[in-house]
This record gives sequence, C-alpha cells and structure tokens, in this order.
Amino acid sequence: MSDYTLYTYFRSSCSGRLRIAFNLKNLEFKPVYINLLQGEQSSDEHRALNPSCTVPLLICHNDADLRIGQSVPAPEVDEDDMEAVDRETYKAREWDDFKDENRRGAGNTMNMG
Ligand SMILES: N[C@@H](CCC(=O)N[C@@H](CS)C(=O)NCC(=O)O)C(=O)O
Repeated sequence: MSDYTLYTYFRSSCSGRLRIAFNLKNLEFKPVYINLLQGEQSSDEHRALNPSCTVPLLICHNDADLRIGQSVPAPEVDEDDMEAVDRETYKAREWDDFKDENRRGAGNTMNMG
C-alpha cells in the first residue's frame, strides 16, 4: 500500500500542484478520482473525509492517516528530515560564500559596499 492517498481531479489546478510536487519528489500516491463536474466532492462519503468538500485531499498513512486539505502545505509532508534540511542549508551557505569570494557583475559588487 502507498504511504499516501490523494483525492484529486484532472481539472483541479490545486490538485495539479500536488501531483507535480509528488512526481518531482518521486513520491508514490494512490489517486482517488473525484469528479467535480458531477458533484462528487459533495457526496456524504467525501464530506466525511473533507468537510470543505474540495479536492485535493491528501491522506498520509505513514502519519496516523493525517488529512491535509490544503494544496500549499501538503507537498511538504516528507520534509521533516532535519538532517536533509541542514545539508541543504549548509550547501546554500557555501554557495553564498563562494559568490561573496568570487564577485562578478556590477549589481553584486555595488551591493557589497
Ligand atoms: N485552498 C484549497 C482550495 C481547494 C479548492 O478550491 N479546490 C477546488 C478545485 S481546484 C474544488 O475542489 N472545488 C470544488 C467546488 O468548489 O465545489 C487548496 O488550495 O487546496
């Protein structure tokens, strides 16, 4: 079973945002298609899961079936790996140091005082 179930619809741009994020992160999800044109978002079954009667709805089975009904924070579900966050922070700092030590272009030199 996949760690994630995504209630989605192909014409929903909010759902598309999640599908793109999950594909970029190579995360698998089980899609459940909710036909908005036929009003399936307002069914009793879907309302019980997501009282806002919208898609997307993401269910995280690896986190006590946590339900996320907002498409903006949902792509961050796998970003609790603080070691990975630290690695990215150090990489960004090294890149900043490199740019400071290798100034090029008037915009950069003028900003450096
Ligand atoms: N704030 C929500 C909005 C979700 C939303 O409005 N979804 C639309 C599709 S993009 C929807 O399900 N509409 C169904 C309706 O209005 O009945 C998000 O960004 O996830």
